[in-house]
Amino acid sequence: MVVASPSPIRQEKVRALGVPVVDLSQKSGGRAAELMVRACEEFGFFKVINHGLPVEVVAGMEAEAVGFFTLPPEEKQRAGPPSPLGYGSRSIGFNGDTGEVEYLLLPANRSAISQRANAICSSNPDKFSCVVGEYVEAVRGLACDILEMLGGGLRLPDRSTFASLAGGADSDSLLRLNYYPPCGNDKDTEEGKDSHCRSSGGDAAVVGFGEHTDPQVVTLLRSNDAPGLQVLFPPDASDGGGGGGGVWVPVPPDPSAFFIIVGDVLQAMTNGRLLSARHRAVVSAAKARLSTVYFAAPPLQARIAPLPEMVATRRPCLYKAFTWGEYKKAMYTLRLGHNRLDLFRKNPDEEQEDWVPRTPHD
Ligand SMILES: O=C(O)CCC(=O)C(=O)O
Repeated sequence: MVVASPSPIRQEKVRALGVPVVDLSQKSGGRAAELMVRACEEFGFFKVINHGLPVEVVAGMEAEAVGFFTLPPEEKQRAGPPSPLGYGSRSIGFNGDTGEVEYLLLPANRSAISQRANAICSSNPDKFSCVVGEYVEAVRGLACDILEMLGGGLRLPDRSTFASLAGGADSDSLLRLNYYPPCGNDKDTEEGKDSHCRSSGGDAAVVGFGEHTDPQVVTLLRSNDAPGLQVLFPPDASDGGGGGGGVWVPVPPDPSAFFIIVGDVLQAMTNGRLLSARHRAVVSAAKARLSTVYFAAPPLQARIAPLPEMVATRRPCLYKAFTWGEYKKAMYTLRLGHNRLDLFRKNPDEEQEDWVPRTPHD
């Protein structure tokens, strides 16, 4: 298969800015929830520290991921192709997006993980299922806590609105493991010498994972200590490609923390008050980056629409209602960098039509 060279990223729009931090050991009293809401309004992104996930659960997950990505290529292929779940390399999605990344996409539930474990880790599938299943359950708990705090911070009549949407047994949540081998201009580093990637040349960074917003409700991203994640600021500066008028903010890695990214569904439900964050990963020349990404999603048939309490005369309804299945189907037809939520944007003069449930899609 012919794969396009990764596009170089221009450096001039990259600027260091502080990333909002929420300390979950201080969540009583509502201050942490208020900070979260403010971070989601301004950045669509924040970091949580003291999140309470056991260190051994996180370390076990990382060890399984490293074990998988360091297998010989023909063994990794047994877990592919990503159609849409499974192992993939360089090619992202179905529409020609590429990057210097290998990944493994899994459904975020124990039984689906154990069904696939043999193809992923034939040496010890039971251990893989157990470690990854435990991680997924712990992160789902953290996602629900954060979503509940956001519901409280927004003063929703039912603070668990978002948490119950994405935390149920029928949720379509996913776990994605990304591995970015060292790659770039620094050929003098030990790992850089072995790099097999197609360097862009010059000073430009190499794209690992191109710019995009996450379609789901919220994303919980953890990585090793290699840099690479960048977030667009302000989040609504995007023109659907190239960052528009915003700046790319490099996010210093912090393996002890989780980075929380607002997804399109949360932006739609809050009628554009919380903003889904456009982000991307660039590849380090010196060190392999490993990220573990949990996407908290609704069930396929769930109806997504701006919540009535988020709509007012001064803040008219911005989005049409859709099911999560419909959103996914639309999303698969588009490139990664596309502003997908625009497909469901209402014309300003459009009346709020009555929503009629349709057949759920895969
Ligand atoms: O690896 C990263 O830091 C970014 C990954 C990402 O954006 C994704 O998997 O959607």
